[in-house]
Amino acid sequence: MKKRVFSGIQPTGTIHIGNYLAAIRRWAITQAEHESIFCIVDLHAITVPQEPKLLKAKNLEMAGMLLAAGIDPEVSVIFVQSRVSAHAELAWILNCIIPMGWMLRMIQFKEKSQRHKEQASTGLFDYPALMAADILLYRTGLVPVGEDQRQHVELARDVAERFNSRYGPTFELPEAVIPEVGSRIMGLKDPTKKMSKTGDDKDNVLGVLDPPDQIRAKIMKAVTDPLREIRFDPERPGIHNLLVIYELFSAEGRQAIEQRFAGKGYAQFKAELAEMVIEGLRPLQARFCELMKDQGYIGRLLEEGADRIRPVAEGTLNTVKEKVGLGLPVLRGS
Ligand code: AQP
Repeated sequence: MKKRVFSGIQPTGTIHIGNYLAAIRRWAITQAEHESIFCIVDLHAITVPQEPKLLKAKNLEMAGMLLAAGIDPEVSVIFVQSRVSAHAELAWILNCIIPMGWMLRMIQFKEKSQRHKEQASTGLFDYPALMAADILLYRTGLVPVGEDQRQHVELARDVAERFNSRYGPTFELPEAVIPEVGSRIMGLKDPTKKMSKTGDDKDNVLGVLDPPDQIRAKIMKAVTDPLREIRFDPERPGIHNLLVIYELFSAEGRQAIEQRFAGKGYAQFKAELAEMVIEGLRPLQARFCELMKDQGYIGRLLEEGADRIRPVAEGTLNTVKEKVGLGLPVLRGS
């Protein structure tokens, strides 16, 4: 039986090759295998401060990127999270059944709250409950994400189990689908941390919309190590990360890549990698520029997507409210 697929992306910062390789590109490739729903999660984005006008523009830009990457609105649903209010409503109900202890274990909150210190919002803490709502509203079976989201999908599954055992079968139990290669693309300057849309150091992030010169410059400056051998070795995070990027853009096997660069220097490898990435991103960049000329079209697609999917979300939400006992009882009399 076809399962439902749901995944989301925040309309924040610079869309980078980690987002593209681990998420967006895979979504496009596998979209027809299942019933696919892709959401631009602006409610998640506001868990850290955002500039309001920029946030709206980013919703559109992100949709343009999903379409440019090949997500077909005839096959998949694309919509903006805040246009379907059931997400926020279900998140509240789930808040009331998720034990605090589960939330306190979330690694992403620990890391992000370190970055934002005393400015870290309650919303940032509650991010996983909203993500659980996103997933469970659509009775999702599969959630294709990068490694950083594994723990959140597991929490969504635990919440679904807890709800089902307390109130009877309601939610599908979702499963994270994480790629074997490239599930965690690391920063170019700090290959011990994941590449992130909202990091401070621009040279750490390879943006999918970066022009060729910038791609060359960033890759040439990427941190490697003093060894000379070009070999896949997770113990050498800099060169390993660059090789993984090469592997994903070239679709060549690891042995073939190692043979290709045997006896060659890092500079030559980096130069060839840069050209590979530039060529790999060229069609995507061209399609994106073309699509962004007609923002009205993208806006309409997003609204149609929200209109198509809202009844599904509201159907689940009404079932949940009924089970939890919200609202009025059956009324007698006139
Ligand atoms: N470095 C990465 N490697 C592989 N996959 C990644 N994803 C994110 N970073 C990497 C995956 O991309 C999808 C969208 O996630 P996101 O919108 O949360 O992107 P982000 O880069 O994590 O954005 P932010 O705003 O900068 O968030 P933080 O501060 O959390 O890093 C997801 O499937 C994610 O797994």
